[in-house]
Formats: sequence, C-alpha cells, structure tokens
Amino acid sequence: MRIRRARLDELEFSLVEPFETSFGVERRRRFLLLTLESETGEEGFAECVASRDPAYSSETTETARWMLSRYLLPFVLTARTIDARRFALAADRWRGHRMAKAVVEMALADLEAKRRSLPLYRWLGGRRTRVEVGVSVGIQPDPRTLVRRVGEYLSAGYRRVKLKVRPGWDATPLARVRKEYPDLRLWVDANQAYPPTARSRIVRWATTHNVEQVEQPFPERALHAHAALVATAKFRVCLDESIVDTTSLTEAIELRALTSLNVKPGRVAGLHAARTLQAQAARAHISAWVGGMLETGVGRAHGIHLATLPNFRLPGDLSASDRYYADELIDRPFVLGSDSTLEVPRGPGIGVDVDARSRRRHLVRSRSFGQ
Ligand code: OSB
Ligand code: MG
Repeated sequence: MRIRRARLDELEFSLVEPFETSFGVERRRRFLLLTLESETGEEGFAECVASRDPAYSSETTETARWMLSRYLLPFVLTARTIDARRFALAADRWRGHRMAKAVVEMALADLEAKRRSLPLYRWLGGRRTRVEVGVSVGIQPDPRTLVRRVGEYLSAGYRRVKLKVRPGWDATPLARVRKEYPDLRLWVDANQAYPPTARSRIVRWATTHNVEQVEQPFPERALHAHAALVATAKFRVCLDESIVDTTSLTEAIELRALTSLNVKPGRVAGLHAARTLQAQAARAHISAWVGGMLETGVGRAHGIHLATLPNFRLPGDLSASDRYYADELIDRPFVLGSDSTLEVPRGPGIGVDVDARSRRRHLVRSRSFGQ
C-alpha cells in the first residue's frame, strides 16, 4: 500500500491519580498519537510510549517527534509501497529510537489488518478472544494507603497485582499487603532502582512475602547481576528495560539472566519485534507477558491484540480504561471482566476508533505530513 498522509498529534491526559515509580512521579501523560492515511482513505492508529522526560528510557516525546519528522514519516510517505514488515526492516538502518519506530510500525499494522478486514489479533496469528490482565500499582504515600488501593483493585476484579518498589519502599509495604491478602498473586517492579549489592536483601524480602516475580531490579546493562539473582531465587526474575532486541535477549538467555520477559511492543520497535521476542522466549522456556506504559485505549488495544498469542502465558499489564484515565481517547472503553480479563475487539484492525471529540479536548499541538 501507499501512505498519502500522516498526522502527529500531541495529546495530554490527566491521570486519575499520580503514578509514582522508582524513577519519578507522573501526574499527566503527554504522548504522540500517529494517524496514517492510506491512498484509499483508511486510517491506521498508534500511540507512542515515549514520555516527556528521559526517566524510564532515553527516548522522549521530543526525540520521538524529531525522529518521526526527520526520518521515519518522510520515508513512509515517499515509499512506493510499504507495510509493517517492510518498514521494520528498512528502519533497522537507523540506530535506536525504537519507540519512534514502533508507533509507525503499529499504525501500519492496524492499516494492513483493516485492508484485509481482519482483527489485528488474527493478522498477528493469535486465537484468544479474551486476555488475562493484572494491575500495576504505583508507590503510595504510606503502607496503609497501599493496602487500601490494593483492596480497591481486588474489588474491581484484578487477580494479579504488581507493586512498584524501590530502596526504602519494599519489605515494609510488602509485609503489610501480604498480611492483609495471604493468597494474592503478587509481583514487584523496581525499574532498575537497586545496586547489584542489594541482591541478598531482595531475595530475603521477596521470599519472606511470597513474591511471585521480581521485575528489573538492577540497571539495564547489569545482566550478570540479574543472572546471580536467578541462580539464588525461587521466584521468577523478569527483565523489561534490559531487553530491547533479539541480540540482548539471546545474551540474557545464554547468561540465564531471566526467567520471565516483559514485552512492550511500543518499546521494542513494534509488533513484529514483539512477536519475535516472545517466540524466542518460548523456545528458551521463559514466560512472556505483555507490559504497558500507561497507554490510553489506542495503545492498550495494540497490547491486547498482541497478548492473544499463545506464548503469552502470564497476565499482562493491560488494565481497563478507567485504571489510569477518567476520559478515554477511543469510542468505547475497555472494561474489566469479573475473571480479570479484557475482551479482544473483533472489528477490523485494532477494532476501536479514536473519538474525534476526545482527541480535540486533549490536543496540545498537531502537525500533518504529506499532501
Ligand atoms: O516498568 O512496566 C513498567 C509504566 C510506565 C513505565 C514503565 C512501566 C510502567 C508500568 C505500568 O508498570 C504498566 C501499565 O499498566 O501500563
Ligand atoms: Mg517494568
């Protein structure tokens, strides 16, 4: 297909409550929404997961906008024929900028599936019609508030809870949550906040409080430190930031630095890359699951479709629309089922539409490319 127009909208959504992690507090989310229009008039959508500050990763909304405007969109608009796979291969000549590449690849995938009248999950080869999800809970002002928030998410129907931790916010809040909810499926995510020397302390609190999985405790390059944790831990050790491509996953597998993999299509250059990583993980008997980056409904839809692939055996960070935002960007919200699942949209492509009024309400700026 040919792409005749691209529109890059910068949107801002206020979070229902601040989301605090080891790398900072987010109160509002500023992100790029990409719309690609084919020469026959269909539209493909995707949401860029880069945030305002280079805190979770070195990419930001600004670097993504620059990469998209300077390289990726001019390439797509001048290509005689383009699809998601061709784009992924061609974009490989530019280093890094995976979040910027991902938003183009995912919008192209949405378009391709729409042109074939297939829901994106069928286009990807998935089979499930519902996907199992959990909720990610930020650092709270105090342990009592945390216990209350966890209780509210459990009442809402979530059956797996991932707590954000950091030095100073680990053993005590975990003990309180575990005491209140002895059977809860409990994961934690440190976003690289611990030095490798913290290993034995992590093993102690995670084991004592029956934590099922510890995600990215050490810096992204610290594969040996993660391998040492795998060697002593009974719980799963998950990598998120460390795994950016097949090379980093191959090395991590060879070193036995992980037993679980958080796959975020928006972070690893798109759906093809994400599918390749989960297949590679499955061959090495590593559990994979789909992560999230506080997306609105567009990004969430892409993640939900991806999570239908059979190797995603653990519940994803794909909570319902009302978890993060009072207002949705899409025409109908994702609602949590009582069995902690979300329904996969059945319509063509991502199966949800951008609500034009919501887009206008949250618009900060917009730029069009092409005719
Ligand atoms: O590390 O998984 C992470 C949110 C923003 C940046 C990084 C992460 C997260 C989450 C929330 O944990 C996942 C979600 O529910 O979208
Ligand atoms: Mg993470």
